[in-house]
Amino acid sequence: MGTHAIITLEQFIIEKEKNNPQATGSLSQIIRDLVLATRIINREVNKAGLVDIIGAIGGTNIQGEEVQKLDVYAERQIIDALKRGGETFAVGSEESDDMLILNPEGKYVVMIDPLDGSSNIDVNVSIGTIFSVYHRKSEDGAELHESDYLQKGREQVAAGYFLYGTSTMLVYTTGHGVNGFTLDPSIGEFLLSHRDITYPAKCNIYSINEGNYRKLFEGVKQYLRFIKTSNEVKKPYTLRYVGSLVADFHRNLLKGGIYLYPGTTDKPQGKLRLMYEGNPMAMLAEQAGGMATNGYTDVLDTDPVELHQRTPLFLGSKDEVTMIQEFIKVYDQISNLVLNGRK
Ligand code: AHM
Ligand code: MG
Repeated sequence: MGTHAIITLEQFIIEKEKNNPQATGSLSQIIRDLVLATRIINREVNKAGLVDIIGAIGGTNIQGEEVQKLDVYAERQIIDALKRGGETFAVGSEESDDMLILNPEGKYVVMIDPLDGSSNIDVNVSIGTIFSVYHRKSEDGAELHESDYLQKGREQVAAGYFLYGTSTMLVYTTGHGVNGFTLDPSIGEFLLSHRDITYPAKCNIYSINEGNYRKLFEGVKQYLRFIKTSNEVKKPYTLRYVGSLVADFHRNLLKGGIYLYPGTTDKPQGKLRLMYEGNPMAMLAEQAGGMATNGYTDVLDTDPVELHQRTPLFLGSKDEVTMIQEFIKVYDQISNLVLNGRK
């Protein structure tokens, strides 16, 4: 038996509040709301493989009731929990076109990707829920204004994810480091399992859908060629790609790695969404001593112009992210020189 004291998420939240005299408890309430919702989502995710027996998702179940698609179900659970909690003014979701007002007096705006890695649901591979929290900018009781939800990632007051993996985990930050909690199913509590997570000094893993290789821009291609073929790289990198951002990010955070979803020639802004995926993961990366870039600037400094906008994303260990940024810069310069030479 280990001798470490067990700390529940609830105890951890109370302890943090005690250390911060300005805390009103309203941000903690949002974390509690999300935990409540995701415990329900977790239960359904665990049953996803049983759909053939108890009814197909998106169809009707054995009792003749409509069975919602899991991502829609997850979104509903989170929105309901945030509404009941009362602290959230408005919520934006990857699954919904527009912002939804929950409580006109609420102080916070919450962004969610209710179930990320949706292509992995049917094949029993890890998926996740991503969230981020901002202060509202408008006065209490005022109407929703663009400045409430089109905020830079830098303005986030909290961000995190739930990972539905071999264990269910919550990893989050409120701007004072990153902590990880693992759900103990036997008591139904999240227990502090990873205190003050930081990236290991060494980065040895890269995660990218390399099948897109021919559609990548030159800087990223050259980076990939470098890490795979250069003699300067003493120990070969390991390629790991699950196709769920949460799972790929989580592994790289604990083991030291970089996650790449670059722009491609047909989709220059890539696939991932700035508000629901890029910003929260960027805040976590930075809080863990890592970094996130779109190839040119820090993801957290991007001025959003649209709720659902996409961003190229390179995120993980700081030195590695800096290196890829250098590759992109150099090969942009070379192609500009070539273009100018042709003029
Ligand atoms: P989703 O929001 O539809 O689930 O898509 C996001 C997911 C990420 O979790 C993952 O990293 C990426 O898409 C994988 O994309 P691809 O299949 O193009 O490699
Ligand atoms: Mg997603």
